[in-house]
Amino acid sequence: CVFPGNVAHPLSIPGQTALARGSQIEGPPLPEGAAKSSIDSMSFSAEAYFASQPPPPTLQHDVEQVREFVARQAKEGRNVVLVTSGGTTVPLELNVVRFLDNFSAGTRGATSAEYFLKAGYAVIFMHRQFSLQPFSRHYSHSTNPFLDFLEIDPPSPSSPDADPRISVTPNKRHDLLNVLTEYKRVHALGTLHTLTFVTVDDYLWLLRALSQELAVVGRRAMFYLAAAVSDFFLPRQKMSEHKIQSGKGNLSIEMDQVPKILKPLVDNWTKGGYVISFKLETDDNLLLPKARQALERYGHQVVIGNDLHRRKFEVVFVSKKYLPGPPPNPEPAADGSDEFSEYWLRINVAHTNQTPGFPLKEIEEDIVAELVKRHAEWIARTP
Ligand code: PAZ
Repeated sequence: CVFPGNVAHPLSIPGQTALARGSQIEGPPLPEGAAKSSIDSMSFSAEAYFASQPPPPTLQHDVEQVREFVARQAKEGRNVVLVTSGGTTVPLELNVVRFLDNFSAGTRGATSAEYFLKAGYAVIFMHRQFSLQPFSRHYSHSTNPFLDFLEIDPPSPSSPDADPRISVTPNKRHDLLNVLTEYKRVHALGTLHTLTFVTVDDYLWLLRALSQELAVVGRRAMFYLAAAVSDFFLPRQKMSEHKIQSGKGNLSIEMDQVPKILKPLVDNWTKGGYVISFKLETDDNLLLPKARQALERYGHQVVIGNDLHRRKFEVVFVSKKYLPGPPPNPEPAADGSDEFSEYWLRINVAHTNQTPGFPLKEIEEDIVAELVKRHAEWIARTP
């Protein structure tokens, strides 16, 4: 988590039981066992979480739209990928002025979504409101503002009073034409559906609901969970109703652990979907152990590990070597020492820093190509 600039106090976040200074609000009581789970005695179980935290008001509407989208894609025989992208927030107050945020610009998700669309997938793009989106990401207001390459044409001498015309600077036309052509193609096909989240609550409710909707396409569904999701949150029952007041010295906040929802997603919510989660670390020594641990715990197909500073040119795919299904399947070592496979994917770092919005090479192109191949193999071999 990182703190937004307007947090007035240093916050200490040792782990549990939020008690932001200020009035604690009355709300539905936490269910019995809310602070227990089989994974970590300090965290909510998924059931306790959903029983005690209210859904976002737009959930029903969002789900109906996704249901329609998925039904159409299923009829047209497409694979469907749910891409999650951007960081979740954790509000500190009910009338929210301050919040904790998770690091992510949404580049990974938005870029990958474009390559999935190119590969013929239908894409549900579930992203943090105002983070990068497919296609428009090339013209981010901070790195490649579109106003900079528009020109006002001089009035024509033959009709000086005509409405002024605007055109694109010649050296930007080629890139824009490519983006616009693909954007129009995708819109005409109707293969991209976008929806937004802001808080970690929005994210969890949406992910559960959408994974249940995607069960309709079974093994043809892919989950590409690239969003940066907070590990800690403040249950509503423990939040301050109003803005936390300054002037009383330091502020200490204890937060509860967010439930580990990959496990129920894999086991119960979606039937047969191919699930990829991302693991971001800043300590190299943790990347592989944490990725393996996630696979062990949740039983999904792939963890893509990335280091914060090298994520644009290096990632590692971690998966179990022995898949369910028919041979060929090599004999596992008796001591389990060869249980995991690691596949490092790297691109030339120099290629990631070219024209703003248009690097020579994007690592997401190779990530998506590898996953599309693995997904097809997995569909073919899963009974
Ligand atoms: O959005 P972005 O391109 O700036 O960053 C992508 C990322 C590092 C958030 C993503 O690749 C990732 O690792 N997501 C999972 C983060 C986590 O471990 O919770």
